Amino acid sequence: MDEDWLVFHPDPKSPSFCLPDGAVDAHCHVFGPSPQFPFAPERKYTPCNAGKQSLFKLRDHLGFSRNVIVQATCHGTDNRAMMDACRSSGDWARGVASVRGDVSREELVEMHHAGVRGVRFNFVRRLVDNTPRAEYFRIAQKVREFDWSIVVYFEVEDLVSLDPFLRQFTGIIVVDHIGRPNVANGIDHPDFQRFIRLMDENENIWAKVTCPERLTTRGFPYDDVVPFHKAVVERFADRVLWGTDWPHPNMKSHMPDDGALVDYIPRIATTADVQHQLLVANPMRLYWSE
Ligand code: 0GY
Repeated sequence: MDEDWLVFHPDPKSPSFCLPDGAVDAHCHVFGPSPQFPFAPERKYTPCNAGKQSLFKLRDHLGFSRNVIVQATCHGTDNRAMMDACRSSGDWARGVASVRGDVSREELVEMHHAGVRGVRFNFVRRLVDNTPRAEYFRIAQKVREFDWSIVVYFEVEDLVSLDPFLRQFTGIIVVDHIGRPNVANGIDHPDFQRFIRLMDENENIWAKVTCPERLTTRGFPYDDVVPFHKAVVERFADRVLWGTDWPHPNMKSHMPDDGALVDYIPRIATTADVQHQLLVANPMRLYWSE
């Protein structure tokens, strides 16, 4: 692994917040293990191994029932580790894949059978090489038959250029980490308000209210991120998702305690009804509808 790589928390606390029955960790990854599932040659970082057994152990420890495993860029478009984890979960995990424009229908069918229900478009320059927009349209067209959603990952400064692009998709688009706002700017800043407007004007756009540990500028307990997540949850309760982001790739400041991350949830989803939407109803509708 990279010299400065921070390994996931070895012994997360038991959360004080009791997750509702059937809760879904809707954003997490698996890394390798690399002897079985080598990392991609084009990767921008080399992580520690963090395989399915560790993920499922964490799921049980925190009180989740299900996982949505999002393909991490260190595996490129080789989705085998993610698909293997989905297959061995016994239908308790779904996947979000990364594919190229020339992906075949047979490959998509195989992924669908393994549990894949979405593709990820990644625009974060430190993580991936540029992909032409035309290729994304090609992928979106190919996965429409399977009724998959699209997960997009970008950083706040790219929303101006991405905004018209995202509005062209008619299927469900899920934005990672509420579009990574700069929380030091406050929630009234035009960048964050542009994101709220995008969701306001496009009912097919969902958001993951995730990664306070990444968005914070002040550190744990992430007080500076709460108003951002809370604003999104309150306004769009029927199209938000939550996840741990385990094993927390590329964290530089600190490694979060996953139990403490679960305890963050009631600060942004303050009633039992909204917690149920965020953690159960919404992810089940999106990823387990058949
Ligand atoms: C995340 C965030 C990051 C990385 C990836 O696929 C990835 O490599 O998603 C990041 O470095 O910000 O969502 O896990």
